[in-house]
Amino acid sequence: MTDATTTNSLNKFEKLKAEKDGLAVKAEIAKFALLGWEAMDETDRDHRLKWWGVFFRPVTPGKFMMRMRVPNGILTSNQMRALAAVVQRYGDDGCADITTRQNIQLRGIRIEDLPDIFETFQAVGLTTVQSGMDNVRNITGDAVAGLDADELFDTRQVVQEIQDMITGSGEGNPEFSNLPRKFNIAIAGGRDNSVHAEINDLAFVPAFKSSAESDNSELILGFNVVVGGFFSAKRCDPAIPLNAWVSPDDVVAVCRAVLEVYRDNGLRANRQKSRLMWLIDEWGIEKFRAQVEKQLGKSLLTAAAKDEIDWEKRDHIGVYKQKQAGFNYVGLHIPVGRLNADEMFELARLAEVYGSSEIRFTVEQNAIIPNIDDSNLAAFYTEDSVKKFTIKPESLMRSLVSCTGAQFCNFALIETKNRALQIIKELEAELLLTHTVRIHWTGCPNSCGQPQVADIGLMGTKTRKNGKMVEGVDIYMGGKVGKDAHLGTCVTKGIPCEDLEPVLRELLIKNFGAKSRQLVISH
Ligand code: SRM
Ligand code: SF4
Repeated sequence: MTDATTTNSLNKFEKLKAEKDGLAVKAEIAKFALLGWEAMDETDRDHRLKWWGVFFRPVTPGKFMMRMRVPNGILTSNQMRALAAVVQRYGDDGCADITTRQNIQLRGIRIEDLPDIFETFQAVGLTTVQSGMDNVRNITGDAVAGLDADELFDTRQVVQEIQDMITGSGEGNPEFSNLPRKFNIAIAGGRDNSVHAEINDLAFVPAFKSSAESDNSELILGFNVVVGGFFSAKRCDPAIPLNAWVSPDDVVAVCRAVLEVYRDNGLRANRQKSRLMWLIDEWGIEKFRAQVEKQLGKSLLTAAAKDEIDWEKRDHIGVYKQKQAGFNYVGLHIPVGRLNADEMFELARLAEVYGSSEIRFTVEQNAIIPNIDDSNLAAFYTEDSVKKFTIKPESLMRSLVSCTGAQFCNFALIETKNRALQIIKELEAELLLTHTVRIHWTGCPNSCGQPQVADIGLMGTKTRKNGKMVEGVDIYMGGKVGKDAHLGTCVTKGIPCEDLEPVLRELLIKNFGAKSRQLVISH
């Protein structure tokens, strides 16, 4: 326990963590349910509940958001149905969002229902633990792990093992519940960097180590490690190489060692400078690497000369053959990741009737139903929900990603999801494109919608029009995903949202080969 003098000099968040670990509120949830959200201690309500994935929403007071953990983005239909049933209780207030970390969040949650909801989650093997505040976020893995004939490594098991290590198998683990700040981990298993390794604090990228370097006569598959990637309002940086190659058997131990080094040495005074990259800046990468080795208790091998990311990124929308002969995975397009209860039940049903009762999420906020037998595909296509969550979306809609925005997020400077859908529909009515253009919306500089990875990224801001403050965007361009991934940069600032559609139209025509439908038709 921190003594009183030290506690006084801490910033607000370090102070609240020192006073009571966020995990401790689990024991008080029944009490909170009886008290109601208005009578609760505000620090417990607004902050500590996030250690159990429960987010007070100042925009909709009394209607909380719950952030799950979905390791590798994989759910069973039974789990999806349990989530749908929670959302269904809240009628028009209830909905869910697939997130940019292959995860799902539920909305409309009432505090009085939490004991019951947690019981339901426990019964179906779901957890929300340590999904917010100074914890490790949902761990992403390859969306088609175990299905893709070209995969190098099936990420599913190791992602689950890392989650179990960090969260005490979903029960909550005080060893990792007081990091200096949030922390993102990703494991790539294919050749297309489907997890956006470069924007994670710690990521593992497939790489072969040659025999000479590994004292073995064959090439061995393992991972090159990159560290420190992050976005924040103050600074955005891609991850940098740790100059380490680790075998799959060592991935969990390396995650533990990196987290321990970060936990014990990460900068805590200023929360704007607490992400891992700031510590790496202060120490230099060699010292950071040496500390990780010390914590690990053994030397790390140097990185393999090259990694195996040599494909363009796939979005998995559509129908694809699996490595299991006669089976297919189908990527369904879920516009900006938003689902209502009926749609969630429907996804669960589709997965049961046509697949193997499994549903997956992608970092593009879409869903995949794997293991559909060839002989079931024709019937699958006739389902109304497959027509709705189409496998052939229009090219702009196909790659549209959006963060939560002003509807539910109090950091938001603009409305995002609904506006993004509206503008894309208008653009698609006017333009023809032969390929997709990845447009990402984010409601504020926190960058949850990752505008820096997009072909066109739109970041919410306030701007002036005719002497008045209005909702606007800064435009980012040049983000590259997959092989040779790099971040885009801001090219234009402060476009009022009401003037955005023609600006985007011009950009799409000039930079992405879009043609006006009218001109094409009249020719
Ligand atoms: Fe985020 C804070 C939503 C992915 C960077 N993010 C928030 C909060 C919790 C703020 C709040 O309390 O309202 C948002 C909740 C709004 C709501 O009601 O949904 C929020 N972030 C999201 C999600 C839901 C966006 C989405 O629509 O998909 C994503 C949830 C992921 C998950 O399942 O855990 C989400 N957030 C991201 C990402 C993208 C990623 O991880 O690839 C980033 C940038 C990458 C990174 O973190 O380095 C991101 N979120 C932030 C930040 C800036 C962090 C920083 O170091 O400053 C904040 C603000 C903070 O933590 O203080 C933030
Ligand atoms: Fe909220 Fe800003 Fe994140 Fe969007 S980018 S979810 S507005 S914090």
